[in-house]
Amino acid sequence: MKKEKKGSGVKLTRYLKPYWIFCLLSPLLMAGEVLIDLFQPKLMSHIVDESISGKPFEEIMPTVILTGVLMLVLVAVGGLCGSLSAYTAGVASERFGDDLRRDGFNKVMSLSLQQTDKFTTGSLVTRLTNDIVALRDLVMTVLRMLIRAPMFLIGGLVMCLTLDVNFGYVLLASIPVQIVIVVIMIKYSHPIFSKVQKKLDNVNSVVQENVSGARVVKAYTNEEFEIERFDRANKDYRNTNLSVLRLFALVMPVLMIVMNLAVIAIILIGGYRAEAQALNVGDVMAATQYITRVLMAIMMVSNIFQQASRAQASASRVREILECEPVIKDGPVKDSDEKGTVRFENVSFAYPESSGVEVLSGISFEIKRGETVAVIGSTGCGKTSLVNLIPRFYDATIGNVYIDGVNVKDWDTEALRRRISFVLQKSELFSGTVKENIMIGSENATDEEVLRAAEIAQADSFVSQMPNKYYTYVAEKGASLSGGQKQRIAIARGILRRPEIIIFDDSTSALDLTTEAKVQKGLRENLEGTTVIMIAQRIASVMNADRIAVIENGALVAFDNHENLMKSCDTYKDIYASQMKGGSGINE
Ligand code: M5T
Ligand code: MG
Repeated sequence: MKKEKKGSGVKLTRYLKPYWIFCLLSPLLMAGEVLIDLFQPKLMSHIVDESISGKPFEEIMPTVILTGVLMLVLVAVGGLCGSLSAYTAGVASERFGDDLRRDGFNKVMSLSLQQTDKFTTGSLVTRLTNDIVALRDLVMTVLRMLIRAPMFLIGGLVMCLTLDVNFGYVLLASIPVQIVIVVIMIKYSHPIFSKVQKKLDNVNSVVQENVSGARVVKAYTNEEFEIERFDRANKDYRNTNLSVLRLFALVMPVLMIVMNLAVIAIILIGGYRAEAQALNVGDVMAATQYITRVLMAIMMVSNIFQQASRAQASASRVREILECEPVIKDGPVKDSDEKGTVRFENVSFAYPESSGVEVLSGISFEIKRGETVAVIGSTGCGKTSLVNLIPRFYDATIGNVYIDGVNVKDWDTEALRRRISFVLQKSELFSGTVKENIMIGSENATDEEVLRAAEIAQADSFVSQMPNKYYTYVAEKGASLSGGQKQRIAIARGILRRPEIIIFDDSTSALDLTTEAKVQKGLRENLEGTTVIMIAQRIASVMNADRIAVIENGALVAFDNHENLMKSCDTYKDIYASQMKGGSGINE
């Protein structure tokens, strides 16, 4: 039964271990319920036989009442067992699902960017929700049915045969038919189930992409296309699901017919035997009940298999997440005496999915503590890729990156990233208040510190104008703010952390030159001792830096201050000239 959960790597059954007591209690209680249930037809037949025995009413009354009361008590006890069994199975399966979801989520959080990209967001969501629900349901079914089905099957068989061995013919004829039907059903439905989850991935992906990209879709009035795309994914999912349902719709009545035919056969044989005085009428009644239970048990088994094959697809999808080893592994180093230094040693880099096309090649440089270094270069030349290597979002393909004198591969990732603030090129805000957004990564900051960081980032000027100031709610992804406002909140977030190294990836691109100049002045005055790495497209944004790295086609072509670059670096001179000509408002 649990075969689908075995295999290499993570065993999902280990998630049941902490709840073993519930996993034990549930089937035991279920066994109690089934035993009582198996006993009921016997008692019933007793009452029937007494009633039609022709004995005087007064004589049969006490037996009938006594048996009736006994039946009632048993029903109550059986019911209690059943409820407790359902409850304990519920506890075990819910907690199993809960733990699995938590571990799955933690794993997703620990994965490297290249890994989450590969899974796709839609698929990760389906795996952590639907797939885990399918597994939880299987646990529930297994705990409740795994004992019920065989007990019904064997108990029913034994009871039936002890009533009259002639009923064996009926069993012999109906059970194999039932089994063959069930096996055929399992064989056909199994491959469909793994398809179902993949189709659901597609539906989720379309929803996810469209919700997060709603503005683009609307701007380009692309709704019709997207709705069609969704319809296709949706229909695909529906049709796959329907093909399973069709199969069941076809098979279930056949199983019912077999069962009813068996009941008729029992009545015929039983009637014949009763007439021959070999059997009581009550026993015939009981026999019909037992054969129903036997055949029901086979249907139950088919149900378990059906759920198991659905869950098998889910299990491997969930395991794929749990077994995924983060590509970026923690090193042992948690601290270093050196602070705020960056060193690249002959670094080349290719994105993992790009089959080796280098976006950075042979880069070496050193940044001292407290230096302000600007990075400039045409779009797509590799600036973001370069700074991505500093907090180890990716690893260099060749060469090494050292932060505070320690190779990033030897750093404990968390300790490394705590030393660095990274203001991303696309400012990411979360739903929550302005204050909460600034405080991401600095949970213990005081109100004054938040205010100070916002002032340096030139965010206070607009935040204090908002109706609820720092408690103003920011919509999902910062949709309620302007591009420049978002950038300034993101900058404030970076500053608040008081990092050793702060990276601004084109983070002032949406600010006008005056505001940008104010931000830069604020940084210079307040972040003394902090190493600043600032990517920018505008010469005006970079010329005041201590040194400027000029990148061209993934190579570092010059690394010096503005004056020297104006004398020696043609690329830099070209950028300068083009921006002067373009009238981008540069005033030295
Ligand atoms: C440099 C490629 C990109 C470009 C080159 C982020 C990313 C980039 N690339 C990938 O193949 N996969 C990725 O995930 O790498 O890109 P960059 O470093 O982002 O360039 P930039 O920051 O200098 O550009 P910009 O436009 O931000 O100024 O060929 O295709
Ligand atoms: Mg970039």
